Order: sequence, then C-alpha cells, then structure tokens
Amino acid sequence: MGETITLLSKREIEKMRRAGRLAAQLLDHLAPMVRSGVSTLYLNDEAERWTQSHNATSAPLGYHGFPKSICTSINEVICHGIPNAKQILKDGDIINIDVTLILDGYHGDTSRTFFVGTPSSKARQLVEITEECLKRGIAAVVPGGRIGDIGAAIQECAEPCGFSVVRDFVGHGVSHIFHTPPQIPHFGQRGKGKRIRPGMVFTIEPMINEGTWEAVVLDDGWTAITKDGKLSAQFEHTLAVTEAGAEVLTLPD
Ligand code: EYF
Ligand code: CO
Repeated sequence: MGETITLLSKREIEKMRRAGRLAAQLLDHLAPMVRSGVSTLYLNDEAERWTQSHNATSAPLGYHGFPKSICTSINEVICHGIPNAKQILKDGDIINIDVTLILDGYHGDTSRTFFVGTPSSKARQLVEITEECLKRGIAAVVPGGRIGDIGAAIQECAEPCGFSVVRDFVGHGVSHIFHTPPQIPHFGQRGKGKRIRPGMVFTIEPMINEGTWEAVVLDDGWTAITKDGKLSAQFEHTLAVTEAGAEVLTLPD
C-alpha cells in the first residue's frame, strides 16, 4: 500500500516542458544580477516582475503562507531562505536561487547555486560536487529501476569527498500540483523504494553540506540552516521519466 503516484499524459508532459523551460530561463535572467551589493529582495522582485511579464505566476508566493516569490539561500542556509531588503550579497558568498513558476496550470521547479565574486576553494568544491550529485541522480533514473537508486548515486558522489547529504528535505512529484508523491530522498539504497515508471514527473534537488547533514529551522518558521553553521549548496531539476530514461524539463532551450 502507499500513496498513488500519478503518471502524466503526453499532453501534460508537454505543458510541464513549457513551464520547466520558462523556469530555467528565469534563472538565466537572474544570473547576471547575482553580484556583490545586490539585495535578495531585488532578486525576488525582478523574478516576480519577469514571471508576470511571461504570463506565469510564482508558485512559492503564499504557498503554505510563504511570504515571497522565490527562495534565496545564502552560505549556511540549506533551503527556503526568505528574500529581504537588508540582506546584501557580498564577495565570496554562495547563493541558491530556487524558482517555481506556474504556466498554463503546470509547474516548473528548478534551482542553481551561484558564486558571488570569487569563492573560497572549499565553497567551489562543494558547489561543483553538488551539481555533479544532481547529474548522477538524474543518470540513475531508469524505467524499471527504483527510487532508492537515485539517493544511492547521490550519496556515493558526495560522501567520499567528506560532504554530507541533507535528510530533512527531499525531491517530489510535480505537475499541476506543486508537491505530490513520490518523495525523492537524496540518500538511500539501490534496489529499494518504489519502482520508476514512464510518465512519472518529479524533481531531484540534492542539498549537500560541508559538515553535518543536520538542519535547524530558524524562528521565522521557514529558513533551514546547517546545525554546525557550515556551508550548504543545492541544484534542482524537474524531469520526466520516459521509456529511454530521464528527460530534463528545466533546461533553458
Ligand atoms: C510546509 C515551504 C513549506 N517548498 C518547497 C513552502 O520544492 C521546493 N523547491 O524546490 C519548495 C519551494 C518552496 C517551498 C517555497 C516555499 N515553500 C517552505 C518551508 C516549509 C514548508 O512547510
Ligand atoms: Co522542489
């Protein structure tokens, strides 16, 4: 028994493709604005303006009461950082920008971690390995395989480098609904978990930490930070399972 995983039709996947492409284009639009001296509220407001101008809406705004249009997670923030006028980017920061937009009723959910100016060598290594973790997770998406294969591939990429995989936040099914089954843990065992089937659409969004994997949520009720205050990085794609493997939906073109 368990929760039902909805398989999307070809028509629905085409709508997810359009939403995913637009979400990736939004990140491309924001990328040159990630500079020292810029506030995270500026990035938020630019994302909101650009999204509306493309006939789409920002899914995070008001979702479970979330107060802004995007998540901006700097340095030790794992995820769900809230944009703020007083939070100014500075040289050496790393920042994850997580966008989800709704186009024609369907969601595109993607994030990248950016460098502000010149990163430390540890920050560069963490961000590069986190992006590689996402690629290895996507490569593990094979019809007939198991969801545990994805997390196992990610753990095998992160942990030999001395990094840890966040447990408390996971990837998710996504469609006309922002978060649906299945959950996609970024840790696990090969051959365990639900079977991966064509028509499934879900995100993989590994959060990889420099130190402990443990997270703490701040008093604002949203912002998750590393328990030891060390760095965290994240990359995310939305993908559709096909007969051949995974089609990444959140590429810019
Ligand atoms: C209920 C939110 C709800 N949740 C998830 C709401 O999947 C996401 N990004 O890839 C994702 C993005 C956002 C999000 C933005 C706002 N929320 C946040 C934190 C806790 C919570 O509990
Ligand atoms: Co997501």
